[in-house]
Amino acid sequence: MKLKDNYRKLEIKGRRTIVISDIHGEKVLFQKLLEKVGFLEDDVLIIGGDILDKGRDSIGTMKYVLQLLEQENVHMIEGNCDRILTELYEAWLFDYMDYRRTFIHDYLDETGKTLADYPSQHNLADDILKTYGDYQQRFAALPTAIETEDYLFVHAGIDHADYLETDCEQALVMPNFYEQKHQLDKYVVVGHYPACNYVENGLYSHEVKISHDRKIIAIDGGNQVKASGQLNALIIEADGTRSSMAVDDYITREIVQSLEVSYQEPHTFTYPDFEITIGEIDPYFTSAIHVRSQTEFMVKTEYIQEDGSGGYRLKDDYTDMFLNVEVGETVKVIDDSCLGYVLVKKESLVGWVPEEVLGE
Ligand SMILES: [Mn+2]
Repeated sequence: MKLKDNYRKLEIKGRRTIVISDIHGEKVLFQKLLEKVGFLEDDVLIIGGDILDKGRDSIGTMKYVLQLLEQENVHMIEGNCDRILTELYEAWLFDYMDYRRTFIHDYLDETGKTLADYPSQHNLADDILKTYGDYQQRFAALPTAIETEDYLFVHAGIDHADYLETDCEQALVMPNFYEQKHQLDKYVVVGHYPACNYVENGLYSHEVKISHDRKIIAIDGGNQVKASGQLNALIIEADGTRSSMAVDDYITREIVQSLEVSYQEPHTFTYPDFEITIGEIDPYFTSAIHVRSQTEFMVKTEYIQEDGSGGYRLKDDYTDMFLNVEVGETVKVIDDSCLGYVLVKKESLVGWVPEEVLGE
């Protein structure tokens, strides 16, 4: 199927529009974000796909979103993770379940059963569809894209030539769309791929990213995918101006000692380019070279991992940025398990601070 066979036109001019994608089973975070943006019935809400899997409550999120969709002002496009109910018989499913929480885990929790209670995957799939078959129908009816006067909303991306000829499957899964080009004379708003992967100026930021050159807006805050992820909302005001807001549920700490970094040239490396070589190990920060980019940087020593074949790799996405902080500000704690320094997030930007600047 092509995009032209499964997209919807919508007029939003003159109405405030909220766009949220990749909720990934986090109903409570989603509700917290709707409350934070002050979502009202006069507003338009566009849900950019991937409401299911990875998070804690896929079933609750699904029921809540489908209930919201009863309102004339709420719209949703499909995401690749929303297809799980059509993939229940697929051979790869149990392998996927080994490393990601899914809708099926929620179903087993809800029914008090385990995989061992089912003679085969087929029986489990039948059982789930007995309860949730109707929901499968509703997901299947979702458009792949929504086009408005000034925007196209799609989960992952569109073809660079003619967007209407985009294969619907590709529209849900294509990687790195933010770095690609398209021919549309309007902004394309996508989720699917965490915006922090598009590193700009060496910064590790979960903020909504906007390319005015390429007319692309990447809104996925890495919720449930990145260790410091968040759920973002893009807000398009009735007059067309844009802003964003975000929620997460990390612990908040207050800054009790100001710190200004005199000069730094930050670096950020994201999945999957984790290969590094290292100098002599230091208890705090070890000098290293990021192999793919041939960049010298300092790595917090706890983030070095042996790669199993005599070399080394980063254990996760990594930034060597030190954050400027001022007394009275608050930050979110991302990782306080390292010697002497704490990885924190301040207004969507991730970086290190010495532990003594944080209050209790
Ligand atoms: Mn996705």
